[in-house]
Amino acid sequence: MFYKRPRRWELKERDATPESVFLNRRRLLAGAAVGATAVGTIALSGRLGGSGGAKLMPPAEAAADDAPPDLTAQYYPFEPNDRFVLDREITDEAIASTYNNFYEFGSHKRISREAQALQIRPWEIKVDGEVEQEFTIGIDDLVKRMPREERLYRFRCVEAWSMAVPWSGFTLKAFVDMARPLSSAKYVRMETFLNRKVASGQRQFWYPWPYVEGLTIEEATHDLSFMVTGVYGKPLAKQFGAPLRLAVPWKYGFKSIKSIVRISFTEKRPVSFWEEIQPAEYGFWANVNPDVAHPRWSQATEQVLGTGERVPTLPYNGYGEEVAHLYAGLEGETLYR
Ligand SMILES: Nc1nc2c(c(=O)[nH]1)N[C@H]1C(S)=C(S)[C@@H](COP(=O)(O)O)O[C@H]1N2
Ligand SMILES: [Mo]
Repeated sequence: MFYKRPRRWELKERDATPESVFLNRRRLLAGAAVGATAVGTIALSGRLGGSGGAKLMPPAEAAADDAPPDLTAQYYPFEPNDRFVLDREITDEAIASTYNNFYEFGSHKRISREAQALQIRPWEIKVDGEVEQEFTIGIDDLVKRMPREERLYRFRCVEAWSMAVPWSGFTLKAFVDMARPLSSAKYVRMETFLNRKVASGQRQFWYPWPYVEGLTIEEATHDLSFMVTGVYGKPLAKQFGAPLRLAVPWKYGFKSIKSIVRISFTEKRPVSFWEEIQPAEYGFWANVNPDVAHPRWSQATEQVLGTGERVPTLPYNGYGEEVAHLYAGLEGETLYR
């Protein structure tokens, strides 16, 4: 049975706050803050006797509140791509957004509150390595330029839980095409932000920050590799890895790196965060396979978040028809962890 599209989450959201109203309110607030600062500056400079006024800076809190608005909000919800249908219910938004892995904010599932400290505007992504020309692009500019769509994907964490989510974004292939890699580019390496002030987990020095992940160029340009900017019909909540994360649905969840700031094209295979920490348990390929157990638990079944159900795990998380050919001839590699 295929998922029928009630899209209740969108209706709820739109009724509560139409994005245009939200944006206008943000602009109003930004305008008011600037006005107040200007008035304060004038008054103070008057007291200081004129010329000192120009040096006065707004307080730090005001600067944080003045973070530029999300100029992509107007594009949501993205057009659903009806090729992607699921055999199960979409995971409840309240559950998916309060049960997260994001070690930058703690090594447990309840990081959603702490993650709100992450500032996601301005946000730039640096593109470097084996490309015709290195460049940096802002997230709003990127989302504007990319072919936007919504896809329903399964998601399988290596810890044997799973969910089904409506991701908004664009194919990684579209991004790679824009980046114009050289023929020497064999891998795509991605990196998460590094900010120890905001992310308490990054003060734990025994982890090899920043978080790094990678794909072969063949995997990265496969149609299923998806750059995610939103979920549940609106921009990503911070705990999901805003403003830009990856979704590679046939691999264990740790490959789907969050809050990306750098994308490099490389000749050498990158070493990922978890591979660096524990290579016996987590490797480069990490393709979902129910027949290959994790050293400490079985991968045969998975707990479906929000349902209380445990169901069989599928090879390549159900995407084998599309992706198995990518691994022909690689049988000697450790493909399944
Ligand atoms: N930067 C970063 N990306 C990350 C992680 C992380 O800790 N840091 N955890 C990974 C793991 S193990 C999983 S299961 C998913 C969780 O995504 P979700 O919280 O959106 O469900 O993010 C992946 N991406
Ligand atoms: Mo995971």
